[in-house]
Amino acid sequence: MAELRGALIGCGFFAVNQMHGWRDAEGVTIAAICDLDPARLDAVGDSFGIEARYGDAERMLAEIKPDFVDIATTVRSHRPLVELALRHRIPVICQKPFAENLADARAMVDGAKTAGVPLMVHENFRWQTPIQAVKAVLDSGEIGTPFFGRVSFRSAYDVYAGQPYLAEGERFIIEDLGIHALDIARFLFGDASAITARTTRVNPRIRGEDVATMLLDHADGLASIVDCSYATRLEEELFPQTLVEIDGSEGSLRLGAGYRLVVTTGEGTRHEDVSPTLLPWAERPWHNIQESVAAIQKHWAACLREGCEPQTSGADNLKTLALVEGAYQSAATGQTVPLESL
Ligand code: NAD
Ligand code: 89V
Repeated sequence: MAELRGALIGCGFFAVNQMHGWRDAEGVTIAAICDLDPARLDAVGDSFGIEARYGDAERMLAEIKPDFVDIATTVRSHRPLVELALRHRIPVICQKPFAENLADARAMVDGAKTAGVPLMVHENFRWQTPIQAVKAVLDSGEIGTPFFGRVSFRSAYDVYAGQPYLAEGERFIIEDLGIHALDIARFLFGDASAITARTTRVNPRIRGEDVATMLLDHADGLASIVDCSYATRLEEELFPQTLVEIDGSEGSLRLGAGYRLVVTTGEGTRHEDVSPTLLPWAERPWHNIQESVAAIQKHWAACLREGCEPQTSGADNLKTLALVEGAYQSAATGQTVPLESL
């Protein structure tokens, strides 16, 4: 197996999970790391024993010449950093949200195509064990043809403690969290042709919306609801579980609290525990997300070696981003937004 030498840009809150994920990926080493903040750079460098530390991404790429670069910074820096990697012809993974707008995202995808350089968005939620289990049931045909779906994430978890920037942006839950749920809806139900959305802000201490309810039109009359909230106090705090409901012509499926999957058909009902693995470096309740980070990064390494297109390539992610953009447009105008109009 060819050894892959990667480099990481951005040593903040989430990058630690990515560093652990790379350690878990066979035949992958992180050769160098970069952050504008020396304290964060040293914290990650010391934890993971990385000596090559840079404050300047361009210098790092020029000197290290990695086989790929993993961009774990927040959205505003994505386009300049992706374009920097493309100029160096270095395959690139970029965290979600890929871009602040579709024009930037399309420019990056076009740039990667022109340069002939692989580009993947780190859209990891579809890689969660429970979501993969739902997809497997759908693909098996056990519940027939789906006609209704729901992807739901409702919580009152203090997400702002670890990611204070989430309280500051004009846009919040659709762009940050809903984007994952919308990508799961695409993964399970196929692409959508139109979206209708309503949003509100309940928490007065944040700037953007913290509640969103969206209706997606898929092919063949399949409709799905994607709903998310960070203003929902429940008896049991479910963060960061995504719940799924699917009704099909031959049965139904429910992914409920505690990673319990219930499948009902004419034959009866079966229950399955589809809990994620608690990896040695992971901690509850984040272990579901952490496992999906390791999974998507292994997928990237396999794609690089085999020369195949990653599932959540930049081009694929344009469709998830279009849903995000369409949702904000719909919430602002009160109208349904056809995705082809974006
Ligand atoms: P953060 O602010 O904690 O960390 C970002 C780091 O990038 C900071 O240390 C900053 O100094 C550094 N940085 C910014 N610009 C840079 C540049 N040009 N060169 C070098 N370093 C630079 O942010 P975070 O919470 O770790 O989030 C990072 C990204 O990960 C965001 O896009 C966020 O949406 C995403 N995220 C994804 C998941 C997931 O499950 N996929 C979970 C959490 C966060
Ligand atoms: O995915 C994210 O960017 C995170 C979290 C999972 C907490 O929503 O903000």
